[in-house]
Amino acid sequence: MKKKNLVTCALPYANGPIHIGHLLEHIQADIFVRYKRMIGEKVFFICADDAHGTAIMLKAEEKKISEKILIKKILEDHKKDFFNFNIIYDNYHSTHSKENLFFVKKAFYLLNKKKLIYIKKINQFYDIKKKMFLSDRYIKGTCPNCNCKNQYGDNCSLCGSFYSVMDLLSPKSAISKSDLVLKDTTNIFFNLSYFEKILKKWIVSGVLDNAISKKVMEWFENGLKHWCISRDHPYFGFKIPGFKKKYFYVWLDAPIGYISTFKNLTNKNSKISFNEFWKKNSKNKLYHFIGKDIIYFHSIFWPALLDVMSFRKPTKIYVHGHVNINGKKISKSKNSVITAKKWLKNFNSDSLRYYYASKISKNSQDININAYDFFNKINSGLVNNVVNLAMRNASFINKYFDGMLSKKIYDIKNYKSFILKTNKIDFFFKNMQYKDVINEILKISSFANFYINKKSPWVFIKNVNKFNYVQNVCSLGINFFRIIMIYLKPIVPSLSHKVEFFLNTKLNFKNIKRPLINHKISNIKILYKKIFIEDCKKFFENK
Ligand code: NOT
Ligand code: ZN
Repeated sequence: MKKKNLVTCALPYANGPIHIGHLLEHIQADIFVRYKRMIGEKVFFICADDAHGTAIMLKAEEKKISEKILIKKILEDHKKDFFNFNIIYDNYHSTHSKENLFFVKKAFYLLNKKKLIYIKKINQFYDIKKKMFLSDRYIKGTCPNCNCKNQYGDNCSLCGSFYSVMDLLSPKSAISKSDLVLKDTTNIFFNLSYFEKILKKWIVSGVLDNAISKKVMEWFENGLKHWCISRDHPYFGFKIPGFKKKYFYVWLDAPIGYISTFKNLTNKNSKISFNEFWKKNSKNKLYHFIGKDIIYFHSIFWPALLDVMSFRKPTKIYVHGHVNINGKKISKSKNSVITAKKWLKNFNSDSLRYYYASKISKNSQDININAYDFFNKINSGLVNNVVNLAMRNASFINKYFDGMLSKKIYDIKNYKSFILKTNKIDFFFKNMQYKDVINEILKISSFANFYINKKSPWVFIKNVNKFNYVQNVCSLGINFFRIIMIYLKPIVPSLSHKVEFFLNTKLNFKNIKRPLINHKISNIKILYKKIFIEDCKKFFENK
């Protein structure tokens, strides 16, 4: 039976454009999905916009439009950006949807019924000017530890200490800059400690990489803090039934967005079964791709919520690091954000996909990008090593043999050695070691180029008696190239598409063993244009 998978990326907030930080994750997941499909597995790939919360409310206010109009515009924009990078979702939905409201209400009903939530009076900072309660990230003040000014409500970026917002000195609203008062309010809390045992067992079951599960286990040391799932008016989100002016916290309805986006897909296509994927003991796989900053939500809140709702838990959570440019964090205030659109104005989508793939490994360390590295990876790797292998051989086949490849494989032993790499490549793709996929490809491509150099078809083409030899050698070169492109296909879809047209065949694993013999290829056109270092330098500088 075909293996069935559901793959998700974290839901981007609907308050700004897609940038290359998002794209690392979506490209990583898209490659995983494309690979699985190529080897014959069934995959549903879904995502949605995370459309609720204070940040979105403030953004709409800034733009002087309603939240609903803002999230609608941004949704269309996000969808287009992903599509333009060949990240193709089976469904891209929104958390501001009727399906999501349905499941959020269901979760709340069950939390109530199972007595897992309670109401508590708390004292919280209130911005009188804006007439709203503020969460820690909207409060700034002086660090109680090092006296550094302008620090966030819960941690200091200078000395790195964590503290309670109540200890912050001269706290001010980061929104209105005004002083704050403490005010009473009631909030709803989710009793997470109930799940400690279940979660601890689940966390070490292989769903997370070892290093990460170790870190998550540390969070249990002082017991899990109960989680506040409500927010006061004004807020953009779903209203809590039975409460006046209270909303569900965005982080409650965001993960439920995974469920509701899939539900929405099944509404559009009745052949897909919702239960088959979400029922408690589903055999189908569920993979989440996330950044390291949201591990807590996915390894604690999310499985606890799934437990409450009697749904299955994720099979695996792949965690990636952040993207740094020239060794520095990407920062909005320093204007170093590179949007998806800006990338495409300067380079093509495959170049970022290939570049990221060459850096993605199992661990969740940050990824650093810069002009020289990018330039080298594209020009020496993809263009001079891989694509050039096709160009140099095809030029002979097109010019002297009317595009016909030889009737047999000239060197079976070496041809087979290329195919034998399939197992290694498979292991690397499945273990998120795309970096190793690329390294392996570059190794065999270098070998192929070296091989052609040694056989020097350009020397023999002048000799009529050696015509066959030249056809044989160049046809083998093309066949080497074909195998390499099968391995590369999940990473560079646009280039692969052109190559399929040029080779006159679909690139897939099913018939990788069957070489192209006595087969006509098309006239070769430029498959991939070189990039220039000046352009790369200009693009990445001052970031
Ligand atoms: N919008 C969030 C972010 O950090 C991600 C939400 C992912 C969905 O960009 N949730 N869960 N769990
Ligand atoms: Zn400090």
